[in-house]
Amino acid sequence: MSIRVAVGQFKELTADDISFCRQLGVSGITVNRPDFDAPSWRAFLNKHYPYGPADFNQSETWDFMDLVNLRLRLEENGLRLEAIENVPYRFIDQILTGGPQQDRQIDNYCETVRNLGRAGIGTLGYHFAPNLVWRTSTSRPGRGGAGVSAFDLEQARQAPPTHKRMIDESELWGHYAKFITRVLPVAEEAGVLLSLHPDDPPVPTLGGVDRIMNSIAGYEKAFAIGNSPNHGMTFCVGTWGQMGGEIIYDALGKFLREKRVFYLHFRNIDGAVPTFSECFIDEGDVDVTRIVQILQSNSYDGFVIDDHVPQMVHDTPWGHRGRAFSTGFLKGLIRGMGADIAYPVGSVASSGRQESLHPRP
Ligand SMILES: [Mn+2]
Repeated sequence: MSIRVAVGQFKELTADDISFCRQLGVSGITVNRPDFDAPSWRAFLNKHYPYGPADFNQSETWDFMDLVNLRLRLEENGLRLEAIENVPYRFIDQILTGGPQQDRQIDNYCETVRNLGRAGIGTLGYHFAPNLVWRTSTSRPGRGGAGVSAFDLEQARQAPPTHKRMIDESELWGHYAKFITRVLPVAEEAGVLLSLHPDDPPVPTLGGVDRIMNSIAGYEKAFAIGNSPNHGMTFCVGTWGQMGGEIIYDALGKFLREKRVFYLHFRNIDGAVPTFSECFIDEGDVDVTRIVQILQSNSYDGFVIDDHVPQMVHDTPWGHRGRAFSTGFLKGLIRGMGADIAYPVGSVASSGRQESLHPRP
């Protein structure tokens, strides 16, 4: 068994970020919700618009050249682009809630999936939560005063509606079925894996909008509607942990056996719904050793990333210090349990066992 440890959730990238990842000795990175039209991405990708892009900041697809440039830029530094998670919200707002442009957005999403496949990027993370991730505090003091986020359901229930109308479970499943049945055949043809993240927090409803990907049953339904080997999940240890009890261990074993786990978000959590706070990976209620044991006993052969991390002293908004701690912990945990760690191509440790940078599903 070989588990790759990668670093997660870059919203933008600099040359220093790439050096940081190389210093950590990770296999690669994931990028989260990149807007390749934004100035920071234009600078990173060396994009030039001599006459100005006609639809600047309004595109609803990712361009093939941006994707291939991003992948090559990372690979020339010995890092894989393990996955891209989430398209910008403006690509999918009407897919999620059924606006008049829903069909057009689905067509554009299919185009993005085709471009990902052509660019050699094999995994696209997605979610189906119209009002996204909720926390009632983003700066609660955690261990040693580190900044962590927290959630309290009673408080969250007092929030005003996020949409102009209520959106219930049955309506959401209708939108979901329309989306996934049209996108999955395209993903199969393009050789792209679609990886579904659970609704965080996993509660039935927030802000007048129901949440459907918050349980084993929700995922079973999603995979019954979208039944394809190219359809699986981002197993978010934090979010499953927030469901409390043994659910996380049962779900991980079950979905590994069913070949639905494409990669893991690996963090810990203190508490569970109705109240929880995030924490460092070496504290909290999830038994992270048991998680790795379940991966081992199911011969998991893929990557894990850090996910959200506490804000440490002198940290950056992205959390370089917090992420260095989580990543080092994960590498030690996995190696200490006897699993092989796959090193990035080109590093000293990888010599003699290089592997393809272009795994296809
Ligand atoms: Mn997550």
